[in-house]
Amino acid sequence: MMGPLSAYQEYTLDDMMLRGAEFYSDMNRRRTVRDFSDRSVPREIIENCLRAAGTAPSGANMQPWHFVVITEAETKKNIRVEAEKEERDFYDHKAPQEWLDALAPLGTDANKPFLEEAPYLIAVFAKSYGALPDGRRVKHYYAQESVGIAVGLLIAALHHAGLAILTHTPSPMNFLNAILERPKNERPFLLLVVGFPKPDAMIPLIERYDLDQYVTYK
Ligand code: IYR
Repeated sequence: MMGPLSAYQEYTLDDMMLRGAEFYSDMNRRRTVRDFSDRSVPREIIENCLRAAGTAPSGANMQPWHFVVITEAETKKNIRVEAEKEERDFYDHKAPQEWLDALAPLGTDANKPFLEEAPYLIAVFAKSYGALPDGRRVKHYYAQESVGIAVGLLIAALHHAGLAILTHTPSPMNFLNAILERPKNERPFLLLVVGFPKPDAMIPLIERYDLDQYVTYK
């Protein structure tokens, strides 16, 4: 079924320039945060950001994502315990020196207190296939790409709302299925830590590439 594109909005070229420049400038203020305050955030704010994430384009419109919004102290603690186990293994045994060298400027280690301190953890799952009520499988296309786009929109929306975010990927993350009771067609994609930064939050001094370092024209 087809219908008219009634929601499309055209702007004057001047407005397009301004909107583009302002959006970039706002996004360029976003920094990954690891020092989170325990200040609470109303759920409505998070919900609209999740609605924005759910507008992402997806393969054959299968919308192959699931988000678990975690506020329970007990659940956060369980996630922290399991994540820190994986991280200790990563930092002490698994990570090659080259990887540790690449991470050194970020100052990260196996301790992840933010998993308990931040008001929200959002676990993102990619559904490798869908399940009909009668148990039959529905094929999903480009699930990883679709969920990646949805997470990009979610991060932009959370930042736009004034929240700080960390994308966290303990590896492997299968423990998230067990703790959050998600079915096996859902693969953990990443864990977002969301909240206010601590007033004295510190960030690594890093630089972003200029356009000419990552864009070519033909
Ligand atoms: N998962 C580990 C290591 C880590 C890996 C990458 I790639 C980063 O950009 C940051 C950290 C951790 O969270 O410490």
